[in-house]
Amino acid sequence: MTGEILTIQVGQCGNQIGQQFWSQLAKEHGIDRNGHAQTTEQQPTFREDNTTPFFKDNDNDRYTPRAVMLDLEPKVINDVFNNFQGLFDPRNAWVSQEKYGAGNSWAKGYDEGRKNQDQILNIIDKELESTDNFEGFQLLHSVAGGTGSGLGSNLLETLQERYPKSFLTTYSVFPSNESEVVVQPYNTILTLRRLAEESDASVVFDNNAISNLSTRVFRKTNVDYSDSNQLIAAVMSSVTNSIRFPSYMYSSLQSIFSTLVPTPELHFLTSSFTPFSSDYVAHNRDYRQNTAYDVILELIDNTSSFTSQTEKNPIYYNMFSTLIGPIDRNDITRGISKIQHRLQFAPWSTTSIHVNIGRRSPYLSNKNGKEYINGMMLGNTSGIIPLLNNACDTFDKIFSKRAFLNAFREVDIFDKDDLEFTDSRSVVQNVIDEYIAAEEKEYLDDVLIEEENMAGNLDPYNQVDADGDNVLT
Ligand SMILES: Nc1nc2c(ncn2[C@@H]2O[C@H](COP(=O)(O)OP(=O)(O)OP(=O)(O)O)[C@@H](O)[C@H]2O)c(=O)[nH]1
Ligand SMILES: [Mg+2]
Repeated sequence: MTGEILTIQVGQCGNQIGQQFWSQLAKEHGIDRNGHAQTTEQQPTFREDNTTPFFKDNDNDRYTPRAVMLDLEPKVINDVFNNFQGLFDPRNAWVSQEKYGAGNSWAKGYDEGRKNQDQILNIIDKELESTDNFEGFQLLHSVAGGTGSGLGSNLLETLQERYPKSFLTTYSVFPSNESEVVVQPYNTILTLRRLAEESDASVVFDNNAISNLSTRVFRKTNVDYSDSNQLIAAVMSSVTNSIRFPSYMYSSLQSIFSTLVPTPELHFLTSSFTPFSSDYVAHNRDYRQNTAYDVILELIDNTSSFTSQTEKNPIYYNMFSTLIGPIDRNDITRGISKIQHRLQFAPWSTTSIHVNIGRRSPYLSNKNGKEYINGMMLGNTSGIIPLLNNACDTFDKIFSKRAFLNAFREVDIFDKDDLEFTDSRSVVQNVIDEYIAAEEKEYLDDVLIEEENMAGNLDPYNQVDADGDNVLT
């Protein structure tokens, strides 16, 4: 049975991304902004979708997102409630009494998380009481501000300790290089440590790449967060398409992310999406009719990526793609064989490409009569190394001078010495080293001494599984 997933959104970025995510999900499940099931003539008479993983069904036509909203200042959460009156459960929102935010200080955010842990856990526990088969959490936040990063870090530690069996994923936004907040490199490294140690899988979004992507998609230079967050929501909704529109495979977070995470250390994932048709984005751009083959090739193009691709020839460890629309399976097979030639895959990774044929929501309208194929791809690749290196380099620059540390000294995990900083830096270095080690063909040799230990040693030419449903190579 597919389990329930609790989304926890923290700080400005987390809550703003969450707003777009729920807006997309509501649209895909025929739920209006007040939480009521839409009743229109086009509406199917019975539900083909499964709303339970993400929504509570209070009485027959009233849906409430399984979402917890946390912030240290009220503005963003108030905006969400104003935009969606009646959709979210007000008891699931928590704003600190002080209402001043963490002022970009990870330390302040972490400390507030610790001080208010009981209240926050109370909300989470109550929410879990309304589940029958709880599967896991997804945390939405930025790694660079104070609340999403600091309170988010504290929460990750608490969740892992308190619910060790639940699957813990994050969608983590990294700052753009133009950011002017001087302590961001500290916040980023301290948060990355928690992502490395506590999370089972973290999908990484890079605001540098996202602003370029948004400029292209919306064809304007001044894109704002409400634009770019729609792009993020397109990725997030597609990741769980097979959970919400049930299929034989990939019907749980675990089954999706286990295809992508070969060892616990390698769990930082990149993403890409194309094309941003009106199913996902509020604009009227007309894309040309496409095939699954076109989409697969576009997905591996840098221009579709949510992380800046500066590594020339990254090695791919795993890929998971969801394609939605009128798909010809032969096009998938052709697409896969093309990317196997174009990209370099780690030889130790035997089942490296997973394609899920998703379902388009029957609630989405068909305005211009065209049926596009939309594609989303998550990748586990050495292409993540430059982003991690950049976080380390900017950290090293200010930390070597012990610059801007005052705000951190006030909090007791920092007061004695610099151990928290040096430890976090070395945890992130270990992640980088692991990604570098995984580029070598001997990476899993100690684990795979015996041929029979190999997971999924499939015939690469027999790409469609028994149901003809999913493609594995
Ligand atoms: N993509 C995206 N990035 C955002 C958004 N809001 C903020 N950011 C980025 O997040 C970082 C700042 O973090 P915020 O989420 O604003 O901070 P916070 O968690 O609310 O913490 P404090 O305000 O310091 O208490 C910067 O790198 C911003 O570029 C958003 O809606 N979308
Ligand atoms: Mg804030």
